[in-house]
Amino acid sequence: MNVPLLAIDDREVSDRDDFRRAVLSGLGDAPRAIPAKFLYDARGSALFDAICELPEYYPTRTETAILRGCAADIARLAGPGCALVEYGSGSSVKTRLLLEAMRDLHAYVPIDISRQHLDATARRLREDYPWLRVDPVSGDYMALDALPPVINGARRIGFFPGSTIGNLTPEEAVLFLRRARRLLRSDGALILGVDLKKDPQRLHDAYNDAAGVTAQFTLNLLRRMNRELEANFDLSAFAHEAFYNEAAGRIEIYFRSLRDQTVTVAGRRFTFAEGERVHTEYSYKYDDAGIAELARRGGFSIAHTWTDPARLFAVVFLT
Ligand code: AVJ
Repeated sequence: MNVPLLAIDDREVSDRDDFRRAVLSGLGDAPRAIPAKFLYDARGSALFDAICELPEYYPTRTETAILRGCAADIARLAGPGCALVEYGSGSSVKTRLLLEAMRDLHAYVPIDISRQHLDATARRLREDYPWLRVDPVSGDYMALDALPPVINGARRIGFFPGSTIGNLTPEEAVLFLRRARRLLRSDGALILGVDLKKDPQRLHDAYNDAAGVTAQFTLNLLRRMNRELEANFDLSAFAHEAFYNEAAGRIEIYFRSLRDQTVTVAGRRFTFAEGERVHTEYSYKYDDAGIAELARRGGFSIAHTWTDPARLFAVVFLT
């Protein structure tokens, strides 16, 4: 580690500042909302990993199975000597499926907001794939506008798996795609994982698991506010709420106050009426037409789509 200790402290302080600002502004808004990215502290990330193992949560295992089947096709569509640019830290088995199919990769460039995640991922990947050049970039991929010069000359293939794009509203998703297109350049491509519209009950169950892990994931945000922002949320006085809004084509997730109460966060008092909700996540679901429209508005066209036999999930190759 050649990062001075002071720099780590500075980063933690500024992360906490971002969190405090976002929470105070989000709880001050009507309706109240806190951006989904703050769900992923260390405990939140571990809980999300546990969600991916739940029987009700089909996206991760379905997408992984699709990628297992299409990785060779993807490698062929990408062509030789390209740079694989992953939006997210790339610690998953999905990344490895692509890396193993794209054996003559010029470089692998994971982008993540968390330095720690990136360093850990880079270390493991260099160990397991000694021939691979790993060039991590730390930053917010919604804002990023340059990649390491070492990949200049290589075709840039973006990878945005997990239906993470579903956290964005369609308008934000289009903005993301336009930025990605600029970052990946006109000869680049983007491999996108998208969760598909399906039986509402199946969608509902995926976000209301019997073991209550998704509820823990949502309520972990309260725990994080208690720890990092000196808040005093009583976790037993709030509940996870998730439902499919069919008209809007999205899962909506909130935490809901179970009684009238007042909570202090970073020195400010907020009152919650019984039944009042704070929005934490959207998870948009798309159909073929929706994906095509997203791609078109984002400046891409669909070169290929792969799905599972039950059409739960899609992987698209956009150029
Ligand atoms: C990581 C955004 C893809 O929307 O399915 C899962 C997050 N939240 N269960 C999703 C999530 C609750 C997940 N994404």
